[in-house]
Amino acid sequence: MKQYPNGRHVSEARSRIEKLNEKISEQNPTKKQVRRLTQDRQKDQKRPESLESIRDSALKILKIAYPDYQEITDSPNFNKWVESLPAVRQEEIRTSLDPSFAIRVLTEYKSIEARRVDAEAEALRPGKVFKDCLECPDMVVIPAGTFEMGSPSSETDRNDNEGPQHRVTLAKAFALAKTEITRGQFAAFVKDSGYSSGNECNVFESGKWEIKSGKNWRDPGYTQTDSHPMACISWDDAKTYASWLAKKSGKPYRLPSEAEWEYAARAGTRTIRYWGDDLNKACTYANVTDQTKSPSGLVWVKKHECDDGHWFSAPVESYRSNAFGLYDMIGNVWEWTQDCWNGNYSGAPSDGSAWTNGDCGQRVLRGGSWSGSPQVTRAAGRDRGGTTYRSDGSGFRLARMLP
Ligand SMILES: [Ca+2]
Ligand SMILES: [Ca+2]
Repeated sequence: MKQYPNGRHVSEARSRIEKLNEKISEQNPTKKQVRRLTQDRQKDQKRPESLESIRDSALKILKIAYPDYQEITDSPNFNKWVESLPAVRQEEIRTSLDPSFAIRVLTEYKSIEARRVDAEAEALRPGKVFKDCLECPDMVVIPAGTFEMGSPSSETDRNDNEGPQHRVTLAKAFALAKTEITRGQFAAFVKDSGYSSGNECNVFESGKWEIKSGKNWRDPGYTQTDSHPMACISWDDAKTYASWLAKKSGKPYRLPSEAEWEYAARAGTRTIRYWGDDLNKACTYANVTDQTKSPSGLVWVKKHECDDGHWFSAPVESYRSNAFGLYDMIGNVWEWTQDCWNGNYSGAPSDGSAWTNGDCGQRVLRGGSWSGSPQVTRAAGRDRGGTTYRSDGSGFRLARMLP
């Protein structure tokens, strides 16, 4: 009646409820009596005014007042809610013959269910940031959607491995870390697990790339704080970290697929970079090769003509985010993805899942780093590395599915 206050059956329903209430009130059955009457009814099916017939009449009236009464009370969510109540209340709900009581129960349930649906929608609201545990990264809800993965053949600095462009649909919202995993977050993992991520890394410390021993995530050859992104981290290290965090939090943390990564980096844009096609805007959004000089006075040969203030990596979130609220998707450190390396997109998955065929000894890196020239700092830019390869410009961020 609340739902259809002006419905043509309302006055009839109201009068029948009143009469029925009087009838039930006259009988005033206690729970014990209800049970006994039910047993009696089973013995004597011819009983003229059986509980079953009262229940049927009540149900008919309820169905007039609430056309969706049966549908709701048969639903798994309603039954789950009833089962969550104290046993006495459950029995009351299941045995009551009072339509007004049933309506009160239904009203209470509808309000609780509406709150639950709202909370579920809020948990999946695009852009919502959440954190599953103390050690966990801030995660951003990325909406479901479709995009063109890869670059068109007309794109400046394009590599053939970015084609063919193909449509990818991510059917469900998912979560991606707001920033690259930081040194502080990785340190918590190492402290808890005793994990060793080796003592050798490809570093630019001396002004040229060289694999040096004694270099690792604690010392990648440049100064870091706990807010700097992890570097000198292999794909194997990143996977081990993700497994540890999944266990710690009870949530399914993992590396993003390459498709998820590019979809999230583009954030609805189709331009070369998520801030547009203008190279000189790079320094507002990313730490890339720029006019900044190295500590020893070196300058980048292939660079963006702006000043981002950092030669090596910068603390995460130092620049503007993309439209999804993600930071440093381009630049700062390269990010490992789940996918095996494939030299082009022929046969690539179209559902956003990771590509688990191909050269699985090498995995895909995305986004470029602080040493990224304009050629690689593009949403479609790709690179690869062996699963044990560590570089002072390679880190990662994590993804996880949502319920
Ligand atoms: Ca820079
Ligand atoms: Ca990055």
